[in-house]
Amino acid sequence: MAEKQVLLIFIQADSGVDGASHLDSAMVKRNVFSSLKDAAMSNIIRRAQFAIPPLSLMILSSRKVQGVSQSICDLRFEKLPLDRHWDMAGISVQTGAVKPAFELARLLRSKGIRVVLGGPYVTVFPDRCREHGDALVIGEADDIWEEVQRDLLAGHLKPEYRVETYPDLGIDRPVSKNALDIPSYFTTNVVQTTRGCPYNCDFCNVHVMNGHRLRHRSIGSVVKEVETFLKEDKRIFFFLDDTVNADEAYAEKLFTELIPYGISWVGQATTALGEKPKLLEAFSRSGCGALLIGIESLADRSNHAHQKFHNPAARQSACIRNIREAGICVYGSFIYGLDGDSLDMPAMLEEFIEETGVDVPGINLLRPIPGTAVFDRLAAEGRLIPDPYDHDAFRFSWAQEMLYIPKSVPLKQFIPSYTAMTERVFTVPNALRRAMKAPRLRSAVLMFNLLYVHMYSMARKDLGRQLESLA
Ligand code: B12
Ligand code: SF4
Repeated sequence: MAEKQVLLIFIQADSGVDGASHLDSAMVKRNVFSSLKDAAMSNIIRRAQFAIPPLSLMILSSRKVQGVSQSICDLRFEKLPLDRHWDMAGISVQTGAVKPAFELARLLRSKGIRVVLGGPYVTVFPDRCREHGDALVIGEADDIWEEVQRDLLAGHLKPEYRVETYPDLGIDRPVSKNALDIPSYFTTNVVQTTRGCPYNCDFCNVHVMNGHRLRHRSIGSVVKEVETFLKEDKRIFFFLDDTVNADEAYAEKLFTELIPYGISWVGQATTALGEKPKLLEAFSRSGCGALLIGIESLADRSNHAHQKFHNPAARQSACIRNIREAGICVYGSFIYGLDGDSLDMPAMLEEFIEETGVDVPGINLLRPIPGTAVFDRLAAEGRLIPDPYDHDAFRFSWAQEMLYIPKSVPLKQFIPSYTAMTERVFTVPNALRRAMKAPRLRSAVLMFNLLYVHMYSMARKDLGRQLESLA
């Protein structure tokens, strides 16, 4: 019997890190030159910024069942291979890119291909997905995916596969890159060491999808994976954990063991790292070049209003300085517009960025993502601008539109205060200055800062149009 062919698909979002482009572009007045420039920039952003493969689909394609062959199609970089025969397609659905995912599902089903939907949106909103797929997988699919493949072989796919308990990450499940087109990516070395988040930030739903308890992989299995990955791809490693220092003892042991491999890596951490000299040393010596740190607000009242308590304002600045002094670049991620923020926040942010030397600042607008506590609260308070039922309206974009009404600053004052700040922070001279001062990875710091000059300028135009529409 011929092998069953399964295609795993990652969707390209319309904007955001997948290649920022103007929202509602038909309404933007542009000449041929600026249209071409925007298209070229969008392509550069997609290929240069976070061009890493989806770990979810690498994990699924590594779960082998005899009689089934799996391939990955990442629509950010590849065309849909409809010239080949497929028995089943699995689509990873992220909140905010639901519309293109459902459209694709419709197309594939019209060609007789069975469609299985999984991923964050399916886990949080299964009822909205049911009619769009032949089967849904609700939850982390690491183990249940084998059952789905066996049911495909037997010819009786069930309409729903629900993962009742979070997979035990302590079990060794080797991840293979066989289904990937390695040259398409900036790097294919993506590794996750833990899952779950003990915190409760109300603008995030990682704890809803992955639970509050931190689950660890064994250190031996991570080290073995790094060793295997290095044989196929010598480029930089991305540790995808939401907080790579969440369990400090585990992280210190793991990264100390990775020192001999001489890798270069980036990840996401909390400011608390700046107060742990031994852990910082292990990070630095194991090749950590940069960390994304979710600082969000510089005011405790604002962070607390969003259930973020693990980042006390009084310690932020010293922590960031310590991390940079250990030779690690800081991508500082801020949110302006939290409940508790007032019009004095932009000046505070600018001063903080200057004083601490944050290498790449990212100043975001709060994004109420459906399925988060802040979304429900803003909806209950009547502060969401689009219809809360219309999840497509909460599309991914790059600080290009306000989706809610700030608590204490009228929108008509809030938008200009934000755009004036990004105009001052994201300039070419500032990009050059930050790159010169970066402790490592200077060309990457320059590239990010220059891309942000473009992306925030585009965001200002879109926000300007939103402001006009309010008048
Ligand atoms: C690395 C990462 C990226 C990478 C890679 C994308 C990816 N999803 O792999 C890049 C940088 C490209 C990226 C981009 C974006 N990201 Co991102 N990203 C992450 C991060 C940190 C890790 C993702 C990961 O690999 N997790 C580990 C894997 C194993 O888990 P998983 O993806 O959930 O997959 C499991 C299940 O969901 C399920 N599953 C997933 N897909 C499928 C498909 C099928 C068929 C089946 C059966 C099962 C299944 O099984 C998997 C194994 O258990 C997460 C945070 C997190 N903790 O997940 C945010 C996260 C997914 N990103 C988020 C966002 C908002 C974005 C952007 C919109 C950012 C922006 N403004 O542009 C874009 C969207 C890009 C897109 N095309 O959809 C949000 C999504 C919110 C939501 N509820 O959907 C998250 C949760 C961060 C957060 N704190 O809110 N991201
Ligand atoms: S933003 Fe980060 S720390 Fe906060 S809940 Fe989400 S994953 Fe956890």
